[in-house]
Amino acid sequence: MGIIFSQLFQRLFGAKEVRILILGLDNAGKTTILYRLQMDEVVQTIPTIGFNVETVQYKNIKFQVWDLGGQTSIRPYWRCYYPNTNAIIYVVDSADAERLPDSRQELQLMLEEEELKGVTLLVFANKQDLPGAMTAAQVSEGLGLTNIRNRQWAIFQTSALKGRGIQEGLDWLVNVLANQ
Ligand SMILES: Nc1nc2c(ncn2[C@@H]2O[C@H](COP(=O)(O)OP(=O)(O)OP(=O)(O)O)[C@@H](O)[C@H]2O)c(=O)[nH]1
Ligand SMILES: [Mg+2]
Repeated sequence: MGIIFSQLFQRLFGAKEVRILILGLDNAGKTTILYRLQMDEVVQTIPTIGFNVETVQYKNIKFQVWDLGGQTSIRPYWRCYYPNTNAIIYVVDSADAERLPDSRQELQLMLEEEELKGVTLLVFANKQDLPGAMTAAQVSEGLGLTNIRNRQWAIFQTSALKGRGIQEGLDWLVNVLANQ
């Protein structure tokens, strides 16, 4: 079974790289997730000014993962990275209920972009290890995910710190991309 799947992925993607953007408000945990994906380790991060980009090999797929800074002043530059994107990982700090409306606004703006039309959306309700973290259902409601009709999307509860939920999310993404 595993071999058949890896052959399928190899055939579908070959040496082609899948381009993924990690977006979300500042402090959501994007850079922590990038390095969790790449090295399965927690790295000490500083706020990202600009971007980090890494190639991540996962189940025979080469992901080129772009992690963009989320501070207000940097968000207008996100759109420079939209062309040729295959999927977006949108990260939310689930313990920051106060800024969930801001996060919703940024997400909805992004989803309206022509260049991201139909692009698959994977949402991480991150920081589940923190007390009072909102559930995936609450984050989903706050972001307005259930209104999305024109693309495949899913939300997963994650803790980048503890390494929980990220692999499940990626597995979902790999399956969606393989069937496109
Ligand atoms: N408790 C907890 N803290 C986390 C988690 N993920 C990230 N953090 C912490 O949250 C802070 C911000 O993480 P970053 O990964 O730098 O956030 P970012 O989204 O890249 O922020 P910008 O680069 O400013 O856009 C850091 O102190 C991380 O250690 C998590 O799952 N749980
Ligand atoms: Mg960062």
